[in-house]
Amino acid sequence: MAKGDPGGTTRSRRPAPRSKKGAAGNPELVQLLTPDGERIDSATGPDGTVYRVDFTDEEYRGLYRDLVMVRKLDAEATALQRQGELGLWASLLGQEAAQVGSGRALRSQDMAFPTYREHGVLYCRGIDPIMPLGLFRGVDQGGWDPNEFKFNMYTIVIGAQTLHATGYAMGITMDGKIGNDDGEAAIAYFGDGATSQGDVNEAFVWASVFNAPLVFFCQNNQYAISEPLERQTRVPLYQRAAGFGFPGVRVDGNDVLASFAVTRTALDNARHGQGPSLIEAYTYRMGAHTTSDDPTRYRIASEVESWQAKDPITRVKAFLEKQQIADATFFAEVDEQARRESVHLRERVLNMPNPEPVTMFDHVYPNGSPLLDEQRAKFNRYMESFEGSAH
Ligand SMILES: Cc1ncc(C[n+]2csc(CCOP(=O)(O)OP(=O)(O)O)c2C)c(N)n1
Ligand SMILES: [Mg+2]
Repeated sequence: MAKGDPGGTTRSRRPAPRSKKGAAGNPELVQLLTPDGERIDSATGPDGTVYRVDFTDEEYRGLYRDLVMVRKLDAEATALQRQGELGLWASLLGQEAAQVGSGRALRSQDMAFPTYREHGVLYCRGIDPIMPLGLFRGVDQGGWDPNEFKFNMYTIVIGAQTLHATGYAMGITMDGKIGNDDGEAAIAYFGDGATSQGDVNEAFVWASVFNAPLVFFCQNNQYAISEPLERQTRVPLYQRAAGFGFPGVRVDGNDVLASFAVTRTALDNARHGQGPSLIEAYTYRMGAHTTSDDPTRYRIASEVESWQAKDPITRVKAFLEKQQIADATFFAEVDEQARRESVHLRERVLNMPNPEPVTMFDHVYPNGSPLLDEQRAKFNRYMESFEGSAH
């Protein structure tokens, strides 16, 4: 999708589709595009907020391109791990719409705090997709500059980034950078399992009482490794927000349009001083937790099949076809671009140089530290002890 801040307005360009409160059979879910590719003009959230988007045809095609690119690059990374070129990979398969929708809803000044699975958001922030692969190949510690791209480092400690995001968002307020359209906001990504962590609940409390400009974006993909959602909660996750004193909404996380609309509204509310909110993106992890996991041990095939029918990309394609926004030439061109970029990604991964072991001490702190200098010197002496030996 083109750079900039698209799609937040209400220009009506196509025959008015229907409006509804929630999605069919699930009044709790904000949905703007059904699994069959039918557009819903607007949907009303639990607090009465009306959500809608109106993109230009080019913007719709851009969202489709993003979804296809992100899925293809992710599949390539999984293949690279399978061939021994990465140590590990956490696939986003099935969660593309939640990530592209929310990622594209960020305005350029907004700061994102990801987990280890946010490859789609990373892509939307304009970061080279090679960057996380260096981390998972073990040749660097994550190569991007969080300040340049407004995208923090991947965080593997479950839920920890919600506290970092809360502190950052409190800082935005202290710096006086809220209260108008140019105001800043932060967004913290985390999973359904993370909601059971102390860190996340503490972040909810702090963000709430300090009215921090922060959006908590929970991708409920139904599992925390092998633990199903019912082991995390007895109430829908978005309803937890009420107990902390801020709004919560559940969105169809396989619907890129609704994910965009809900995130854009929440971020804009935050930047205007209305405080935090929780978005529960209801989605499904189609693949394994990571390449170290075997999901056939804990879930049944029919469950996976039922979610295949809700595929986030198929429904956008159906919509584009039905509305004649895109034709076969466009779809072929997107596929070809995805193929080319994934080949390019593969070539670059295979050519990543192995770093000198001592470089692991670089970039730990911006200005180093005496303790680190001591450790580096000790490590150098250790490495030198091998010189001239058979090892
Ligand atoms: C503090 C902490 N505890 C345990 C783990 C091991 N661990 C890695 S991923 C994961 C499950 C996370 O599930 P969820 O929050 O739903 O995110 P998902 O992986 O499904 O996106 C766990 C327990 C960890 N990384 N950090
Ligand atoms: Mg999960």
